[in-house]
Amino acid sequence: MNTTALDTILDKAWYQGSLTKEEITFLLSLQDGEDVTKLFRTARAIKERNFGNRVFLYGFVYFSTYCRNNCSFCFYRQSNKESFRYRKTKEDIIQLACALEDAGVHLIDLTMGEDPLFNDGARSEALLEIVQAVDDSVELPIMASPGVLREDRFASMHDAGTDWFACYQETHNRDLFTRLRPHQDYDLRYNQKVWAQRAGMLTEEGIMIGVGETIRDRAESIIMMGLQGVQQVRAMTFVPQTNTPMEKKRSPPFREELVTMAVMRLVHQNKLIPASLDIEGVKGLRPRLEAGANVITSIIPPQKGLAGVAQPELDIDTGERSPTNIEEMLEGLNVTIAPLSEYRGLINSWKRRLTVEVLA
Ligand code: SAM
Ligand code: MD0
Ligand code: SF4
Repeated sequence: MNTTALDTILDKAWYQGSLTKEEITFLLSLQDGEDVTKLFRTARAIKERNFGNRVFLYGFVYFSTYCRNNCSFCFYRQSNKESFRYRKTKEDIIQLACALEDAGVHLIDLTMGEDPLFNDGARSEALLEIVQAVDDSVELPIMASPGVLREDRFASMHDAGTDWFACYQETHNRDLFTRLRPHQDYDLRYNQKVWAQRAGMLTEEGIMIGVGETIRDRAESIIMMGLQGVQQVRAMTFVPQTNTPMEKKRSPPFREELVTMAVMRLVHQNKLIPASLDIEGVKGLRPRLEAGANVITSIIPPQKGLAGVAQPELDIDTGERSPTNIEEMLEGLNVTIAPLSEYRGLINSWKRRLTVEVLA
């Protein structure tokens, strides 16, 4: 059999060689079915070498859909007067977090729009109080996804119990960033991850696929994610939302997200990579796990009035995104749910390393 350029790059990745930007771009450009299958096979093998066939489950609590920003892609942008919004009370949030814990997730992701009522003026402590209250009520690690915070908030976010800080750049192309997130500061958003790490938190970076980025932009982001020292990296396909400036833009084929995810696995072999239920719903799980993802995110309990982000309603009230349904689905997918102790061990080892790196 002839050894192709693709085989050589996949071999290099398998033996943990670091891929050049050209090689990453080459992989991201793969279209041919046979080639893409080979890429996924290698991504899956690398995932299994690092994590076995075990996955982690993240419960998603989008507790306020109010937002002061106007991201062009987002259903919950401030100017969308037709988006139904809600703000959950502290008691509701605690109850939701406890229900997710009982159902067996490994982490609670507390997400909000940039809602001034949780983070500003007289209410500047409200977000911290929510994190603290959830931390007091569940034994699980906590991720916060509150958008942009002031630098002086990070130490208290850590002390209140935040283990992970998620804030996605969406792209590392500054011009595109400005089109996607008008009137938002690229460096301020980038620094969220720097400040979170300094305060002792693990961090997640992410990009969107199909928002006008080039293949080289995607490659650049994958490289930047390494330099940023984050522990979790994601790619999510853009899903058009009604009443937004990007409502007429179509999603690219999901294959592009899967290929990006697989290349992320080759480059970031020991990081966590989510398969989000928020893009294609539950039917998107298998292809994402087969492309190298090892975390299932956006698990949402049904009938609690909670929304997703890219798919505000898909599969939520039918219970298909509920923890029990996900568990049943996994039985057919040849993956098992990792014990909580394994997840804790992993994040504790990263946190110890973070301390050494920040102090160095
Ligand atoms: N408001 C916070 C923020 O912007 O960081 C946290 C929640 S925000 C809604 C979480 C992420 O969802 C965004 O960073 C973006 O990557 C993703 N997202 C939002 N709308 C989307 C869409 N229409 N399609 C795909 N992903 C989307
Ligand atoms: C997800 N909808 O995991 C969620 C969200 C925020 N940290 C995560 C984008 O898909
Ligand atoms: Fe607000 Fe986040 Fe939506 Fe942007 S992506 S409008 S910051 S909720």
